[in-house]
Amino acid sequence: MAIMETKPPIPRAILVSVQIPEVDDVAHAASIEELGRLVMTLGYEVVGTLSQKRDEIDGGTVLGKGRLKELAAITGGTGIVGSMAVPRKSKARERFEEADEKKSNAAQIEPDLQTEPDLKALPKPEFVIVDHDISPSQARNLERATGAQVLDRTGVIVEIFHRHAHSREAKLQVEMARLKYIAPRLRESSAGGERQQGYGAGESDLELDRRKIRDRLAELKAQLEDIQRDNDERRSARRDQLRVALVGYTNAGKSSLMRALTGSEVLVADKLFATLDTTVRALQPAAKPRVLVSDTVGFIKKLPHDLVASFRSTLAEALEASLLLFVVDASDPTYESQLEVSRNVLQEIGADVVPSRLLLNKIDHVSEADRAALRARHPDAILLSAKSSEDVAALRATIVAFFEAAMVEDQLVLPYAKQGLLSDVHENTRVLSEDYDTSGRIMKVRGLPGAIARLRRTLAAS
Ligand SMILES: Nc1nc2c(ncn2[C@@H]2O[C@H](COP(=O)(O)OP(=O)(O)OP(=O)(O)O)[C@@H](O)[C@H]2O)c(=O)[nH]1
Ligand SMILES: [Mg+2]
Repeated sequence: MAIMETKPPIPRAILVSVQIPEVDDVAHAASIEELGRLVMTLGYEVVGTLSQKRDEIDGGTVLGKGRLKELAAITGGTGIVGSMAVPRKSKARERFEEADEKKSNAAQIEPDLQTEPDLKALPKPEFVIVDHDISPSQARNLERATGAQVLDRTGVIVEIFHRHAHSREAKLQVEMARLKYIAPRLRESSAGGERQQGYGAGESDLELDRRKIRDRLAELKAQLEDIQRDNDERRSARRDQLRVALVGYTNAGKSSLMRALTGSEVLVADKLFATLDTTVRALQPAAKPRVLVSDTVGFIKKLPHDLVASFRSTLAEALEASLLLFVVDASDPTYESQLEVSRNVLQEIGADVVPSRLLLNKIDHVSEADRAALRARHPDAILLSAKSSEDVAALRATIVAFFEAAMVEDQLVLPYAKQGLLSDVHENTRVLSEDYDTSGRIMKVRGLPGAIARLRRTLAAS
């Protein structure tokens, strides 16, 4: 008997964006494009974009009344929020908003919809995705008016993190960020409306749910602290090692460079947030002493603050590196803003003090003229392609040279009774020559001053 395989239907989404005067057309279009990629990473189909120019994003429903009706016509909703949702506005305010909307309708951009004369003929999207962080009550109002589920940019990012987390630590961190995102929105279940009051001893369902979330958050915090203590120990054992970390915007090519530099099989994907865990591998061909390379989670515009906080420990790897390789997708027209976002996040986690090199990656997709412009604009940057073995070899040489410059030559004496420590010496230094006398094995070594000092203490300890 044949078993029919039915694929689950692909959820459809319509993107909604408001362009405020401070945001120019290029940045606005790039932001929508990125949101579209995020939504596709979630596995949804984007059916179109509805955008509106307004002076500000606030207001009960994000969009103006007319645009909201258009949106509702596409999603199959009523276009009406309902009586209890938005506070009554003064007549003057209403007139002002209507005028504002007329003005904005004259200049709106909506590339997907312009080619779609009959809006109602579009397949009905089940999701409305807003390219801004909206308040729980704005989300509720939009859900009521559109009959669709509403997610904002943060919600999409949290959901992607939720799906991509693999390690126990990443899973716990994401669950924590997700609960923090969900808690204030609990009231706005997709069924809509208030939950029934009067549960238990004067506690509503909602309060009960919120209490459960608080308890779970406390539990998660304790579990994470345990894991982080273990990680701290492991990290401090690697303290003296030569460490580089790949950091930067999501999809810039960090994992591709990690693969190329270390010969490891880390995941490379044309997806946003493919990597959520930090992996550490040794540089290949091996340097002496060995150099460890870390691949890290990518950054994104408007990265929710809770996620930045929860990934601080994942990024602690990066903080402890002696050198940050700051990767940027130079073929992206908005690379400058990616650069700025990444710099801000690094600053927020305190990594801006670590020495860094700017890597302008995907140069194979950049014209000769644009390359010259990049060189002029970022004279200290390394232009490269993760796909070019020559470029990767040159990058490896740059990394090795960086550490060579920091290393010193010194002498260590390994007493005959302590030959067991020989591998420790070899792991942390390059042994240049060896000699023997009555005190033990006399080694001329080259390594980081900190590593040599630690080895000397270990060798001297009885
Ligand atoms: N043409 C070209 N494509 C590249 C280059 N480097 C990476 N890519 C592609 O860019 C996409 C993203 O690469 P990843 O290495 O996964 O990017 P990442 O920075 O690790 O991304 P996240 O883990 O999502 O933060 C993949 O499709 C890669 O094949 C490059 O130098 N040239
Ligand atoms: Mg990656």
